[in-house]
Amino acid sequence: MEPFSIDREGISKASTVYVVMGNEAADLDSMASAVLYGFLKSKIDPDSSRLYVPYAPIPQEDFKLRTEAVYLFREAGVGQEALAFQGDVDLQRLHREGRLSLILMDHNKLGKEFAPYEGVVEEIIDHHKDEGCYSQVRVRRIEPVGSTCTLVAEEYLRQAPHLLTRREALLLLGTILLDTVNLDPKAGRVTPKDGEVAEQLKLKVPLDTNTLFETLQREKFNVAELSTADLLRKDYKEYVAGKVRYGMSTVLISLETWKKKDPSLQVELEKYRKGRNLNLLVVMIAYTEPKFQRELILVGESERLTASIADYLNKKGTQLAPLGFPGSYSQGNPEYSRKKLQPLVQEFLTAGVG
Ligand SMILES: [Mn+2]
Repeated sequence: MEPFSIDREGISKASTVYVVMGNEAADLDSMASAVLYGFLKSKIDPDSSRLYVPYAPIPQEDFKLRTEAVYLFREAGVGQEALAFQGDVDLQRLHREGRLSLILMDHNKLGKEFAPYEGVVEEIIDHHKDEGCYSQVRVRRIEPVGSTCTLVAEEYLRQAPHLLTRREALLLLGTILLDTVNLDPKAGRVTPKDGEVAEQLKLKVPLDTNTLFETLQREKFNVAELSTADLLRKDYKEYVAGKVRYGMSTVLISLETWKKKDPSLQVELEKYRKGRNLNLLVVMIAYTEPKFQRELILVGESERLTASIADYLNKKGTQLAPLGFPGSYSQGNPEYSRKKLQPLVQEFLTAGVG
């Protein structure tokens, strides 16, 4: 079987390079659909001077943070070389040379950094609300189904069913199951078309779909292979309050588990804070063991800063109680998610109380 891998040498020679672009979040749907649609197009395009390059607009090192994608790609036997990542392709140069075309997968409006290429968007395959951009687009398949992979699977079934081997079908089916919560109507994501396509794909993948779904769901939260720095950047946002720079990470394992996993946790947290030039790093821990719980780690440039923030948050009702680890607290009131906690941190730092 021909492996999915980008013909990097071919980029300089191709008459047109079609960058098959996944969305900025680079979620599983956008990466899987880009890989598979790019492969399909390269197979059915009679003009061999045209090259199709599936592209995820994230650094390659961030791929491993999408643990469900890592799992499903591996299970399907698809390597990371199936995708180009940020910086792998000189889009600017291709565009200057008049050899760039874009196919948007799983989004229908380019992010800001790609604005110069608006004029060369040729196709859109997506399931989000149609923003009505780019009137020149030749193929605009935007349908409110549960997953872009449903639309890609349809293209395979319609145009080249012989290309649908176990590998393609598994990547498509796994993504559709995850996006539609196992085709469960109660979750409100699945459409009749997702169900019909999934039935066709099942014929090619001799697997129990419930098991596949459950495994994918579990893998999404399986962070066993991630280092402390990876855990911290997996779900991370940065903010500024006056002269104070702070970052907030959400991590989905308990402090107890994390300490066991990384004996030098304290050093690593401080390294992360310094590496990002932060005055403060707020780590929000959330896990279910057996009931939903939250913990908080405040890593600040001074103990005074972290202590005064903890005081402030407590006044606001978070019910923080110190745990044994430096700067760490159990959070008695689990309702304070990042959405609620961040404005409080912002408020405190802006007031300059620290
Ligand atoms: Mn999607």
